[in-house]
Amino acid sequence: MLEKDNDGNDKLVRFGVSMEQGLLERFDKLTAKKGYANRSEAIRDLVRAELVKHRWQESKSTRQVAVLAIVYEHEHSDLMHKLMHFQHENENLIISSVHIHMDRDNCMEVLILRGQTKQIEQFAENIISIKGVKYGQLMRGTTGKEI
Ligand code: NI
Repeated sequence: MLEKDNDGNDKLVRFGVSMEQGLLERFDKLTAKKGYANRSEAIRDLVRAELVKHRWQESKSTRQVAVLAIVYEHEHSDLMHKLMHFQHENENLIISSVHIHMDRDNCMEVLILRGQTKQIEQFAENIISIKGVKYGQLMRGTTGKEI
């Protein structure tokens, strides 16, 4: 049974972690640079990110929301055609999209997705693997429950 504090939040538990000195120094430098007030919150965020990722892998049929951002060269052969083809084929997954012309050659597209986690993962993989898509990242959504 998890213990709760007076506000009903999970009780904070202290634990010891062994780590190579150099690794810890690099981690502390990074977290300070990122603006974390302390090591604990930085570690909690790493743990939460892993839990969200794992939850997505475990529950393939749960409905979730996600954001897919991609960068591509719009004049790359039949890239635009393929991108549109995949998006129209999965119109039920895409809630909204934003297209940004980054410079003369490059575009960024942000797709807001809602659907089964498995479908979202598959869709993201299909889009990111299209030749000419230089970069893509899927931000997996969570309601924050149990993280
Ligand atoms: Ni563009």
